[in-house]
Amino acid sequence: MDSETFDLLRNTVRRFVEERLIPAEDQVEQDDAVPEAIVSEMREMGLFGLSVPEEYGGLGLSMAEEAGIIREITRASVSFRSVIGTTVGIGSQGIVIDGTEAQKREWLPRLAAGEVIASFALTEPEAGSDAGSLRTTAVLEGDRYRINGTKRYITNAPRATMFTLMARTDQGVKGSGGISAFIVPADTPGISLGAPDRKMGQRGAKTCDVIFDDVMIPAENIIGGTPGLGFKTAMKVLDRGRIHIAAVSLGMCDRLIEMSLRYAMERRQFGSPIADFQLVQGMLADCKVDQLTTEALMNATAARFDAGEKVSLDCSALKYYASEAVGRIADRAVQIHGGAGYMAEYKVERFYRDVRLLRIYEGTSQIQQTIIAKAMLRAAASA
Ligand code: COS
Repeated sequence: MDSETFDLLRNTVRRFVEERLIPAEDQVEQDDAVPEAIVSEMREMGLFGLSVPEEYGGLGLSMAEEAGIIREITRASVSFRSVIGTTVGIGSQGIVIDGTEAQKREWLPRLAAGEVIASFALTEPEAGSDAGSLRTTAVLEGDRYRINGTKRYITNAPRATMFTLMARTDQGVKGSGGISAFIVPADTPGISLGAPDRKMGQRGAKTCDVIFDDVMIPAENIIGGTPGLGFKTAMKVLDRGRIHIAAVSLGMCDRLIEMSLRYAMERRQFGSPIADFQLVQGMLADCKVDQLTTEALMNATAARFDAGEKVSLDCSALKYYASEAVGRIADRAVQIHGGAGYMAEYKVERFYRDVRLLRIYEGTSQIQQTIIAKAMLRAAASA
């Protein structure tokens, strides 16, 4: 996208965040739901199609541009991002990255329009960090696969009309090599949803179990058409998803710093605004350093990703750093707000709960550490 058009888009999103999303945050928290009117507006703005290439009806943003827009959106409650998050990110990108031309033509235009909502179904009750050990089975019968298994904590499952589902097509292979990624329409007979999960935060973002009971799916729905490559597709999707989550972290950093600065300048103790006190200034400065460092890492990683370089290590380093940084910033924001920071009406307590998930989903901090270290060791061994 040329820079003028992109600036126009970013300004439109910024206005939408200020005028529509931030004022609706308390309602989302109270109702544990994003109002349908806002979902419709997001659809009309084309936000579901950020990452779908233009030739398939999307906006075709680069990773750096997508991150810029997601950063704007997540200045408001992260639950708004969740509405579009899986369709823009992990739910659709398997098709964008590895799908056949027919799969792209069938699904991407509807995903871009927000007519199809995508969810990414990888995690299971017994397979979280060890994604390669998943047990959901897909057994070939003629030209269809029979799918059985349970997926857990699936974001947007209650809204989803399509799942990118990882299942084991080769029962003889226990690890990642026997896994395939399927496109599964959510209205296929045999699919049911568990009760909505009751979460620590991110109220309004919906997750639940998805149960597959003798679900019959055409073999042609394997992403890319070749069985056994689904784990690699999932890993490529997650590399990209980790840049997206860093952008989420950065948007939340921005808002927490804005709130902390405003409060520190208004709140008076000992006869002065608390912003005059050097111990408070120390916390504000540390927030800024975390924000600037995340931003620099984000810009560098997204640029290299867009240039087509192999950046798995960098994606993990970025996601690890960004999600830990926003955790530190949320903690300081509560501290700067003092007693008010613990009270719901000041909103920082909600951010404090909401950011906690960033260090867990799309790969825990510990998984990112192991990905980084393994890549370092591999490089050192082959040097
Ligand atoms: N891109 C492309 N291919 C990749 C890849 C990547 N980023 N990462 C791994 N692969 C490939 C490997 O090259 C290997 O291929 P070969 O068998 O041809 O050599 C294969 O995938 C298996 O890789 P590996 O041996 O590293 O897999 P492990 O089972 O050891 O697991 C981790 C790797 C732990 C990194 C993976 O399971 C993971 O990311 N877990 C976290 C999952 C997660 O983020 N869950 C969140 C839920 S989704 S919101």
